[in-house]
Amino acid sequence: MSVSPEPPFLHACRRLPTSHRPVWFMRQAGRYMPEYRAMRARHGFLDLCKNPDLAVEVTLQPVRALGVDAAILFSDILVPVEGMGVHVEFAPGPVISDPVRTRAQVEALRIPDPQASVPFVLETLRRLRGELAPETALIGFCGAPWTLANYLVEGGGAKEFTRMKRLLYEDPAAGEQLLQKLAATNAAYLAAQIAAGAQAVQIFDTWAGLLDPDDFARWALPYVQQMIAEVRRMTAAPIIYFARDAWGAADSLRSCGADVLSLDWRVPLDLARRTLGPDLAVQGNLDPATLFAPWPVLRERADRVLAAAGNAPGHIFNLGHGILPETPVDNVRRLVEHVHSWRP
Ligand code: 1CP
Repeated sequence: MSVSPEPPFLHACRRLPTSHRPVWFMRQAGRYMPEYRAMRARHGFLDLCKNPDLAVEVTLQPVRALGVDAAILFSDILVPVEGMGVHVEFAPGPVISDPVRTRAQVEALRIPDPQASVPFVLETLRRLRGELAPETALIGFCGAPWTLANYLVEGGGAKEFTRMKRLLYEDPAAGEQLLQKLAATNAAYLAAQIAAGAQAVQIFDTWAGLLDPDDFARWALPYVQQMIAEVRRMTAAPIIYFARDAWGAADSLRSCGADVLSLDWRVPLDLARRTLGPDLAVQGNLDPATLFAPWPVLRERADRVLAAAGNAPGHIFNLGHGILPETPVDNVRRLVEHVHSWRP
């Protein structure tokens, strides 16, 4: 009987040695890829998310084109909030026509059963597990309560997110109930994704950097810790936490309970590993804009990340945030080859 090999990505999450440094990219499916633009010319963004045939295809595009070590479910952090009773459209960023700003609106939010509210996500994951080679990992994801609450209260993206902080000052009980409901919804959502075939999950806290370290410890950390604890009760799948621009809250990050911290480019990985200690793997953290640099510069910057991550197991190469829309695909492909051939 042959034992199917566990993906190197999962070994790295568990801080086990790997034959090569695993690599994938946040937002690896998307507009920089001609294949994605061709799909988007024919289908709306939400159609891609909600139709498993299309979502499977878009998820696999970067795996085929780049040879990355992991596929990430094609969806959006706002997709599961529809089941809470919040209507979301994409144009192309999220637009919420009826933002959540009052206690009554928070109280009306439901904590949905993922089997009923996002069956298309679970079906997409089940099919992907059947399509992917055994050495390619499948990653599920969700938004962190703090980041999602900012979109819900603001009504979409914003230059300055201020309304969620205002809600927390003006009606702390309502703000905290919103964070609580988002944590419960997304913990169940992650557990369902893992049951459907996701082998690891990432929690995206894109707007963690809005908070000073004390507020991070109060309004971001406890809800993420609660989600991680709930998911842990059900599964041993690795959990990755990406708190963008939040290194000032490093003490909180160390205690979040995740297996892997995904870091942006503002913190050198050698400093991060010294600070976080041996029990956390790290992911990251090349500045996405370096993908616009000529190859010798890009290679040198990638080598710096690889060297800073050190030789101990437990590093997954990634960017410090998502791939930018105009990124040249050839540079991304070359970077994957380079990371794979790199040896300490
Ligand atoms: O028109 C289009 O093609 C839509 C563009 C787009 C895409 C490709 C959006 C709208 N979302 C996505 C996919 C997406 N979003 C993925 C796919 C998987 C992958 O390949 O990585 C993931 C993981 C997300 C998660 C997401 N959505 C985050 C967290 C990660 C991050 O990049 O910071 C956030 C903040 C969003 C909100 C969102 N969705 C879309 C946009 C343009 C935005 C940003 C809105 C804003 O703040 O202005």
